[in-house]
Amino acid sequence: MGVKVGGKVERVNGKEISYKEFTEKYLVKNEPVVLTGLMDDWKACKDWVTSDGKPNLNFFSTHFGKSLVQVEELAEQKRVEMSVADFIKNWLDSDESLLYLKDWHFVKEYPEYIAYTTPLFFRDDWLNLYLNSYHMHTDTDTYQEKNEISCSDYRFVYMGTKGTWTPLHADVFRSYSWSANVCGKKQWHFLSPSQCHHVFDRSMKNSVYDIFGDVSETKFPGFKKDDTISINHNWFNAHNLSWVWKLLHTDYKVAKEYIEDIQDICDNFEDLCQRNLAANTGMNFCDFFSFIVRFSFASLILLYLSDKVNHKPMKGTLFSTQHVLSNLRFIKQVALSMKSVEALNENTSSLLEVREVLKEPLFVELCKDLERTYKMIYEQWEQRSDTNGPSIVNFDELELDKAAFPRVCRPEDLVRMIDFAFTHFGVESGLEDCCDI
Ligand SMILES: O=C(O)CCC(=O)C(=O)O
Repeated sequence: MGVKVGGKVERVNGKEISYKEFTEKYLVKNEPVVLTGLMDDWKACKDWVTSDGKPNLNFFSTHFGKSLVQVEELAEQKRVEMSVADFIKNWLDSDESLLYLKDWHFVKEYPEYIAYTTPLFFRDDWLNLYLNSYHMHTDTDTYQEKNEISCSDYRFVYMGTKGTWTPLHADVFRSYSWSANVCGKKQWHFLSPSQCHHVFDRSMKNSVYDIFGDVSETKFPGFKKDDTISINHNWFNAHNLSWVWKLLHTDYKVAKEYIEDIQDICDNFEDLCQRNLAANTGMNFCDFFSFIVRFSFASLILLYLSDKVNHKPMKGTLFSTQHVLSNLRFIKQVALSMKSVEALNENTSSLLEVREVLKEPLFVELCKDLERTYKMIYEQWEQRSDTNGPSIVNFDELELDKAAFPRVCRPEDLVRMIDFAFTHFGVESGLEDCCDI
């Protein structure tokens, strides 16, 4: 049996759907959707597009010409680094070469030039929130700022002449992806997870699917016809965190199997497996564990501070509070499934102490980013005005109870810490209420 091609992607006015609806219908169910009307105020749509709807190439040369970017030469199937000015020159000079500028970390490089605002639906983005403060993997052996996988940010600009394309793939960390065409057209093919085994190898790495076989010009007029600029983000949050863990666990087993021949002669076999995992996948067990622990610390600190500032028992009545509690339930679920993994229980180098984490200069930024994010989502959809107050993130106000913040070495310590908070706040710790956000 071959790949089942078919299905329908809904088209929805982004101004008429609530955050809750979006979450329930698309995020939780992992359904693709086309959202319209969310780019009206984007500077990119004015500055980057000419009056006849084409990419404003001169604007890029003039304003961003010196930036170094990764460009795929599709005919040669290779990536090269060049300046934006050279990329544009090539685009204008050549009818033939198919050059695709990919993965340009535009926001990182031009933080002051606000080309666009991320639509609210995609703001609960743990990946980029975390990367605002931390690197996902910092081992000096494998970490490189420009490494495609272990990169510092997943907010990209893509630019390509007509005919440029990206092969079928599963996204980094199995993250969600949103993509907005600033100008031009793209044809997208989505494959249901149930069909993936037909086209990918067992580690979901290599696709044997010929995208052009299924795309006819008659059926899809316009395909391959337009020069396009797009903005693409990868992101994950509570709803797909378990996929990240599942991927890591699978890739770990593959990495281990690959070098099992040398297990008996290797002093630090486990370290080697983790090093290879980080090099191939962009993070290892320790990175992922540190990520979920820091994220849990930040969430718990927000909850304890908000409880203190509001002088009332927090029963989770506020939307944003519900959201943070729900996040912790999902993290707990992932930590529970990590408990049985031997490598995580042996390795105590991933020990995290809240007092040490509080000293990390950028941890306060993570807390503030989280607070801002949930206030923003909450403010818009609940139309409340009491969220405009100053930030509650002030560590001087924080009295750290030892029982509330134990030393976290293993997944079970994390579970215990989250359970303690749920008991303290008198809320349910199960996943049943999680779809309420
Ligand atoms: O727009 C493209 O060509 C591919 C973008 C992509 O890989 C993604 O959003 O996951």
